[in-house]
Amino acid sequence: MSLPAVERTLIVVKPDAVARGLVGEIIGRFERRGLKPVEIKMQTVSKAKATQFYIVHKDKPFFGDLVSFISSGPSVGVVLEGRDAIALVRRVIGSTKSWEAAPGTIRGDFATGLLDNAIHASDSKESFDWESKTYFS
Ligand code: 3AN
Repeated sequence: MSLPAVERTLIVVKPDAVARGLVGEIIGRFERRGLKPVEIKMQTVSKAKATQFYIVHKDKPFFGDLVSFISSGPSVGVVLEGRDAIALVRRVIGSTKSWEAAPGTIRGDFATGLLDNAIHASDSKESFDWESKTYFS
């Protein structure tokens, strides 16, 4: 069996998790799974940048709340590199809805709601390309 390809993906530690002092804990979980941080940036994203970042959700009823929440305080974006990184990171973060996220996943251990679910992660190569370009601009 051949090993999966090395990929890059983006995680963003959301304002709720930054405010609770979970940046090191969250990045550490990925490092311990063998994923390497290759770029990192802390910022409070502007509403304009948040609107671009979440543009795929522009027609969803919760779009305004999503933009307000991610721009409500400092967040930390990290590009992670490793084998099968996009799918692996999604497994490590757990389900979107905090109440469905399995214990042992980041959301299962730290998420308290639907918007305040501790972390964002790209779900495809296309979303990684767009989201990393936007977050690091
Ligand atoms: P994920 O972050 O797991 O990729 P998406 O892409 O479906 O989930 O949604 C993006 C973000 O939108 C989620 N992280 C969550 O904070 C928020 N969200 C998703 N569904 C809802 C909803 N029904 N109401 C409010 N916020 C939502």
